[in-house]
Amino acid sequence: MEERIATVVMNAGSHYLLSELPEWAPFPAVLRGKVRLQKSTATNPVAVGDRVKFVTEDTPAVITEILPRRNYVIRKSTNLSRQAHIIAANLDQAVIAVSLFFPEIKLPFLDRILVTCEVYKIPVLIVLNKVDLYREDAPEAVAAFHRIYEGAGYRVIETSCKTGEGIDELRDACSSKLSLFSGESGVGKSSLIKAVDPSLDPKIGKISLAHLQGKHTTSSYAMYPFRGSAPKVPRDSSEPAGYLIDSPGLRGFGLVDLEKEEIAKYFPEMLRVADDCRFTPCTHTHEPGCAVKAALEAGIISPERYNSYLGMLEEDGKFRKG
Ligand SMILES: Nc1nc2c(ncn2[C@@H]2O[C@H](COP(=O)(O)OP(=O)(O)O)[C@@H](O)[C@H]2O)c(=O)[nH]1
Ligand SMILES: [Mg+2]
Ligand SMILES: [Zn+2]
Repeated sequence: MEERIATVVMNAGSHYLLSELPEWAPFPAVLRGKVRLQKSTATNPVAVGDRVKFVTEDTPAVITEILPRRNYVIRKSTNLSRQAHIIAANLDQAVIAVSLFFPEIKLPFLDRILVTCEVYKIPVLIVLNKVDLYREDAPEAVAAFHRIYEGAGYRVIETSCKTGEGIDELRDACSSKLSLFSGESGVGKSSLIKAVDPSLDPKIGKISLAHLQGKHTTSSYAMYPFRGSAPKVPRDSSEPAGYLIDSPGLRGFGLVDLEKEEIAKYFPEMLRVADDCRFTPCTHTHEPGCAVKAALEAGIISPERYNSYLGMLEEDGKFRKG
């Protein structure tokens, strides 16, 4: 029987929707038992963004093979857990949405997501959303945020789904790409996706009850094709301007298994100076001649990022043996 290739555009438990991109015509599929057993370390063998081979004797189609992944991101259910859940695969970028207030930002949480992206070599765009709510009242907090994250080497754009500010810039940054939207619940991921293309219908402002009760830990990750703004993409073009993946979870993605001495490599601003440390390996905490601490004292590395690093070092010691 003829095997064809499609992309997984939605994953809800053991059910999948596939589409032969760039054509957008999702159809249901299940996994052939053999494929199911292959990847034993992950709780889910297939994720949104995966390219798969399938056959269609009947409905649903049957996924027969998962093609090699260019990259992926995972979430572990707890720090102790050996089991990893693959969130999405073959990403061009992660759009990490944050809001300084409502809900108040937790920088260590953001830094963990950023570390995970660095580990998986996924380019990051930080979106500072809901600026309509706090930029006027807290301009110094906004400036500090830019200083910390642009200083670390990340691109930060300001957006408001309410005023539309920054949405064109976000749409441009997502064009011709597969982007995973991630970040804490309530920061506006689904709203941003809808702002980029108002014809899309992600669930806004709703946290499913099933999720709160912790039942559907693999609840649906969905990919959305979006239309570009004219005149970049002609109106009659059937090809989407790009693809966006919304994340349903209450959490972002968790920490991967890292050795203590590895963690600093995934803070780009530390990596840039760590070659000049007197000792190798250097934990950048107490060692004499530490270039990271020198950069911290010189204001080149921000105390906030350094604190997140210390937190990760400490947690690493708490949960795992060296
Ligand atoms: N004022 C304001 N509210 C926003 C903005 N973006 C999202 N919201 C609201 O924040 C709440 C959570 O948004 P949602 O998109 O569901 O967040 P998600 O959990 O990250 O997907 C909703 O009530 C949205 O209407 C924004 O830019 N400004
Ligand atoms: Mg949402
Ligand atoms: Zn050092």
